[in-house]
Amino acid sequence: MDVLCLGESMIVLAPASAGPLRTAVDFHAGTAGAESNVAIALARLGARAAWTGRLGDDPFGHRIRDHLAESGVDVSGAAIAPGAPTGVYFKDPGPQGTTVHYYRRGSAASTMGPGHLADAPAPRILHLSGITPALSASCAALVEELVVGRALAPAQVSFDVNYRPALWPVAEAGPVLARLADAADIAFVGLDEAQTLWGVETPEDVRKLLPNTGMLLVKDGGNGVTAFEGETANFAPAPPVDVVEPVGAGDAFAAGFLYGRLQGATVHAALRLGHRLAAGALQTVGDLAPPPPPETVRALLEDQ
Ligand code: KDG
Repeated sequence: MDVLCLGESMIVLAPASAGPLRTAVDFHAGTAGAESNVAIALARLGARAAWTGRLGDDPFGHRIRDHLAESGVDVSGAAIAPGAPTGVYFKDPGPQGTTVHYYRRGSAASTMGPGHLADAPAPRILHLSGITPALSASCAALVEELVVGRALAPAQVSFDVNYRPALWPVAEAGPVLARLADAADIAFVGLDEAQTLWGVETPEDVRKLLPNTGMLLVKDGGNGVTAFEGETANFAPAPPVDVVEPVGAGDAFAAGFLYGRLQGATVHAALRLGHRLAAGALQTVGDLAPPPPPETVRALLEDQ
């Protein structure tokens, strides 16, 4: 397996027409979840991608598993477990942007814990995010075991900080997410979330705080991304885009970057593919856009 993604997948419901949740009558339903978004985007690029997590034995759980499988994601490790429901979240579009409302406390995913991957063969990359440790104490212990304890060695560990303020406060999340990101081989963090979590200002400040991350990617929105590897820093500007809806852009970026690295591309070329996929996600209402054609992907990765 190239990349195994672990996390919570949910059903997302968004008003089908303009207007707030409070008055919406018709809804658009889709599959959500940062890590499963990464798995889908990787599979669409042609990587061998798997998703593992726990889903409720309910129509939403089965629907998510079907959707991931149809997208080309290996779901043999996607457990359907009775006793707890699949998580759901709602998008509430408003003049200041979209607010999210989670219905995921006590979800099937929150019952995951240490040993969840005890029998799993090591993939080339294990991808996780900072959403999972916020779900429950047992999920936090699972992430600890995988990122710090390296339970799936020799897999490389990729970790997207993905701070979700609706799940836990900064005082709790800040130290946990810093420790996990610092222990990862590859870590993704938005400069804005780093500022919120750790009170830093610049990408260089983030590097000082996370000196041990093998490859640290600090994403500064529309400006671009700085990749720190050892003493080297590479900056790749983001292409200009008209943003329709930002949700999912970080996942698309992570998938593009990881795919590039799996293909042996340079850091610069992998950043370019990450930006290209993120631009697609930014220009669509859904979490992900279809990937660019294979010849475009090849061209983006071949250039130094
Ligand atoms: O990155 C997109 C995710 O935020 C979305 O799909 C929902 O996983 C999700 C979360 O926990 O916010």
